Amino acid sequence: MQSHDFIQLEDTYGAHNYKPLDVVIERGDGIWVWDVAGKRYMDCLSAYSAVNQGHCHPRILQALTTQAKQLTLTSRAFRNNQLGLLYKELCELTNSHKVLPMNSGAEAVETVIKAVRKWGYKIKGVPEDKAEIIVCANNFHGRTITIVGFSTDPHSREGFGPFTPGFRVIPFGDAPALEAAITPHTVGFLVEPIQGEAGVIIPPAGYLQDVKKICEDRNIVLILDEIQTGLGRTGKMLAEAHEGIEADLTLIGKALSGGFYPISAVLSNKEVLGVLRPGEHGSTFGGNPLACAIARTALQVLVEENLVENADRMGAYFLEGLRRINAPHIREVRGKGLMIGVEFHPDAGGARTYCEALMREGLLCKETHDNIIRFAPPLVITREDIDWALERITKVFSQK
Ligand code: IF1
Repeated sequence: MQSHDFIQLEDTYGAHNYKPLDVVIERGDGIWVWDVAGKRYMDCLSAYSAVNQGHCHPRILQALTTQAKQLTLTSRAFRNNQLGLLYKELCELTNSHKVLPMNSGAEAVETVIKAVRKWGYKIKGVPEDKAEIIVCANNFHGRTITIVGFSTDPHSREGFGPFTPGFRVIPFGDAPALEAAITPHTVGFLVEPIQGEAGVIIPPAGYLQDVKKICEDRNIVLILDEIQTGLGRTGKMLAEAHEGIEADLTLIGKALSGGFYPISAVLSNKEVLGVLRPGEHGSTFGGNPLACAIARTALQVLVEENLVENADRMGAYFLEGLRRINAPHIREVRGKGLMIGVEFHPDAGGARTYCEALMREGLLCKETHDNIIRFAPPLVITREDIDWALERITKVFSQK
C-alpha cells in the first residue's frame, strides 16, 4: 500500500475531526520519522510535546516491554509496585508533596476542577455550587464539554453547548485583570505558563510572580497547566521555574510517558488533593502499573540525558537562527527553550502553505490558527540537526 491508499482508508472510514498533512508515517526514531515510501522527515511537532525524549526511545521501550510482560492493569481496587515509586520520584523531581495520576491531559484538568471546587466548599467556605474558577482568553486545556465551555475559540466550542457554569475569562498576561475578576466565590486560577495552541504566547516577565502573589493574598489556588510546557519543553523541568515560582497545583501529561502511553498527573504543593476522599474520584486506568513504569523511565531519561538543559541551549540556538532569516512576511519569532512560534503577517498566504512546503523539504511542523507555525522538536535535537532544519526553513521562508 502507498500513502494515498492509507489516506483513502482514513478519509473513507474515519471521522474528519482533523485535517492532517498528507504524510503517512510508519516509523520513528529520535527526531526522525519515515513515511510508508521510506522518506525521512524531521519531526518538529513531537506529537504536541508528548515525544520530548525522541520517538521510540529504547530505554522507555524496554520499560514498557518488561512491565507489560509482568502486569499491566489491576484497577485501583488493589495496589501495585510501581505507583508509590512514581509518586515519590515525581514529588522529588517537581518539589510536590501529593500526586493524583490520570490518563489524558483533559482528565487531569477535569480532576483539578473537581478538587479545587471541593477545596473551596470544604476549606475556604465558599457556598455550595457557587465556586468560580478564573481562566484566560485563548486558553487550551483539552476537549471535554466543561473545558471547551470556557474556551474562547469558536472552533472548540460551537455546537457543543450547553456548558458547565462557574468559570470567568480574563485576558492572558494581565495580572490586574485577575485581581479585578476575583469574587468571594473564586477558588482557583487556571492558566498555561505559555499559551501553546494560542500560538506560543509568552506573558510579560513577572506575570507568573504577580499572579502567584495575588493568589496567595486572596487565598486562591494557582493551577498551572504544564501539560505542554512541562517536562523540559521550555528549557526548565517546569516552565514556572523561569519565574522562580511554584504553583499550588501543577498539571503534567504528554511527555510524562515519552509518547508511549497516555498518562497525566495532578501535582499538589498545597493541601487541595487532601479534600478528595476514597470513592470520590478515579478512573479505570489511572495509576496503572504499566503507565507508572513507563513514566518512571521517561522521567529518568529526561534527567540522565540532560534533556532539559539541552532544550535550553538548543532552543536559544534555534531561535537565534530563525531570527536571522530575512523574510519580510515574518511578523515575529518567539519562544522559550524548544517551544518556538513563528508568526507571519496576514498577507503572507497562511502558515499552512509553509507547513506543506516544509513537508516537501523533509520537515514536519504544524500551524496553529492561520498565521503561526509551531516548532517543537524532541529535546534530543543537536546543533547539527538544527542547522539541517534552518537550511530548509530559510529556503522555504525566503521563497515567497
Ligand atoms: C488535540 C492543541 C496542543 C494541552 C494543554 C491540556 C491538554 C493539551 C496545554 C489536553 C492538549 C493537544 C490536544 C490535541 C492537540 C494538542 C494541542 F492543538 F489541541 F491545542 F498541544 F496545543 N493542556 N493538547 O496542550 O491534553 O487531553 O490531549 O491529553 O486535541 O488535537 P490531552
